Amino acid sequence: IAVEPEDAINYRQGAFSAMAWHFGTMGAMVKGKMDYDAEDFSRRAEIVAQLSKLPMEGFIPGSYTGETDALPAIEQEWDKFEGGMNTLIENTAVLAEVAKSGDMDQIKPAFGEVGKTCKGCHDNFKD
Ligand code: ASC
Repeated sequence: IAVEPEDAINYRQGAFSAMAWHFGTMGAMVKGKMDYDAEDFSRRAEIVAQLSKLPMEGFIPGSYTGETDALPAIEQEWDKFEGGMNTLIENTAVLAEVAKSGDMDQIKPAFGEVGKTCKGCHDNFKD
């Protein structure tokens, strides 16, 4: 299937936006800005873990100009980028697993690792 760069950009931005939606609410719970609801947190953590598998296929040739913050460095350092995306998949899976415990002492560091992974890629690959 031939994919237009514009569609790939919209696709991956949609996946990242949905991730940020859920991760943001989880963050509010972790930081105590919202009451912690273990079941709701766990549900969102599962969604984030599944969503983390989606964006990668949207990073196609020709999709680093136009309506995107994704930098051409992604193509130049592809292995590093792919490694970061895989780390995101792994760390969100850990968070989803740990979330089942309902133990904030375990959830907090797992949440922090995911946040660091987000930021790591943004620092290198996002305008
Ligand atoms: C979020 C969000 C991100 C990450 C990042 C973590 O909630 O939208 O992109 O956390 O800011 O450092």
